[in-house]
Amino acid sequence: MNKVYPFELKELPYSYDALEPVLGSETLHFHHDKHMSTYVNNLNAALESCPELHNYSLCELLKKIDELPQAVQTAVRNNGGGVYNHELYFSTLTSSNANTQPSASLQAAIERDFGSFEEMIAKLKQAAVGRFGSGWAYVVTDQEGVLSICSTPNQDVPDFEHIVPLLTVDVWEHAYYLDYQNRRPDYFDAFISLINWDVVSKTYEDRKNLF
Ligand code: MN3
Repeated sequence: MNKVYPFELKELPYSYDALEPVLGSETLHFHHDKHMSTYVNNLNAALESCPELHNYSLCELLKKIDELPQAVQTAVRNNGGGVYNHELYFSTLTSSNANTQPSASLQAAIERDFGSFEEMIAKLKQAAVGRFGSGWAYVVTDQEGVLSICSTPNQDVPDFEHIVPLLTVDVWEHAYYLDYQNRRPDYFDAFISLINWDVVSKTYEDRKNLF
């Protein structure tokens, strides 16, 4: 995620049918090739006339959003956030057959901060299902490795000054409507089986380098 303008649509790290039957290939084609692609194109269009921002990484743009020219703040918040959130979302998924597990240190933090893995998932579900309208729910860590759950509306991102997101659930309807229609809780329950705990654990171990 350290690339600079012009931002590129990151390829999926798996095939379009890799997440079936939880998420169908039609969902992935629309979600990645149409929705995510639009955020990338709109972010680049917004930054085109601001050469002074062309050496900023996506995270830098989002961290410094209040210092950016007023004319591009909303576009960066919505489209830059859209690119960041979707890169995180797609990069932390894998086939539900992969059966990955949290690393020993992540598992220990989960038990310390939530009581159990199941409790963490229950809190994440509460955030995901309880988010009114469109948005995101995350498991995040601070620099010391303390875990928590948070949620944002629209394409907003969590506060990068203080936390690193480990994984996220997209609760915009476009993420699940073809497969689950209006049943967001069913989408959430199935989605959990797709989380690539190898990737999530690696981000957790690397967190100090990500601030
Ligand atoms: Mn989405």
